[in-house]
Amino acid sequence: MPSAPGSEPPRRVRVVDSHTEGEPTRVVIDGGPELGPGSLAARRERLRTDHDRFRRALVTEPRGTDGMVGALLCPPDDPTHATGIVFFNNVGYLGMCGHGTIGVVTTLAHLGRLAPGRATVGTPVGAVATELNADGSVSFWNVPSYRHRTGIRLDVPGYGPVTGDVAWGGNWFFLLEGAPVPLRVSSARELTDYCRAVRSALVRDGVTGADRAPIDHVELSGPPERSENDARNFVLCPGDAYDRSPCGTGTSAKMACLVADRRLAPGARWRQEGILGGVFEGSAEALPVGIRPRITGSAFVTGESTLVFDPRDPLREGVGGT
Ligand code: PYC
Repeated sequence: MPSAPGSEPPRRVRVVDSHTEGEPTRVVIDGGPELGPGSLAARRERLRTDHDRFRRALVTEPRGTDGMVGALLCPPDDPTHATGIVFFNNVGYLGMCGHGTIGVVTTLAHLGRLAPGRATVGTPVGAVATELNADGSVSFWNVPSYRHRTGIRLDVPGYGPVTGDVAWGGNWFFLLEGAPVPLRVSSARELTDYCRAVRSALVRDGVTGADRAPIDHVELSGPPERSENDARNFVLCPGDAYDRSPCGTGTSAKMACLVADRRLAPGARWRQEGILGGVFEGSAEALPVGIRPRITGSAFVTGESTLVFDPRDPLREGVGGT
């Protein structure tokens, strides 16, 4: 099996697993690589160039799953922060991760490392204030989020013309209203194929985020199934796994578009239903450019384990993903 660049995964890694509205987060507690000093963006690059095999081994099969997001805790780059976090998945690295932030805070509380109340965490794309609420739910105030382009028309082979927006919510999103099939988990295969075709059309037409950043998430919106919610979404992540949760960065990007269109007033409640029916409750504070999203959701710890990487195991570096 050809190996990805970087040092061998360590022999044993201690992790805590959780899910946030169905979307898994694996927090590395012990045995992860040392990323040294510098900004979290610089440390994410060090993880990418020097330890990419660790990332893949940790979240892909047989120890992980395609939909899993890993969170490597690092010493913060600001002494007032509780921790630094680098998020990664089956194919690479994320800027921010909303469901993962809820998972990390829940995990730190589970370990007795965080008490109810406020704590700020650092990510490669900025600081994120969090609050562990008395009922165990977690709120976070995401990085500033904004709509970058609107009314982008794409001709999607096999589907025809579509029009959508490009927005930043800690990752880059292309957002579309509507879908060829209902937003139900039983249609996940068709929805995935459609989002992949949209993403290919974005690449073909050179549509990017700011500074030519690739748009690696596609978000579809439709009516909610439950009347107390405002909308339902389906989000395809970079490695072609779909987000089981309502996607924290996707909900941020969506609220940025709604505020820009005056369809959501600053401070008003937005209940975002995910593809499994789980909900993130959000609101937006207006900023000179874009919004500061506040999102609340819940995570549950599902396991505490030590992953073992036997040097004789031909699959110790994982399979699937890249
Ligand atoms: O919740 O922001 C999120 C997220 C991004 C990718 C998977 N989940």
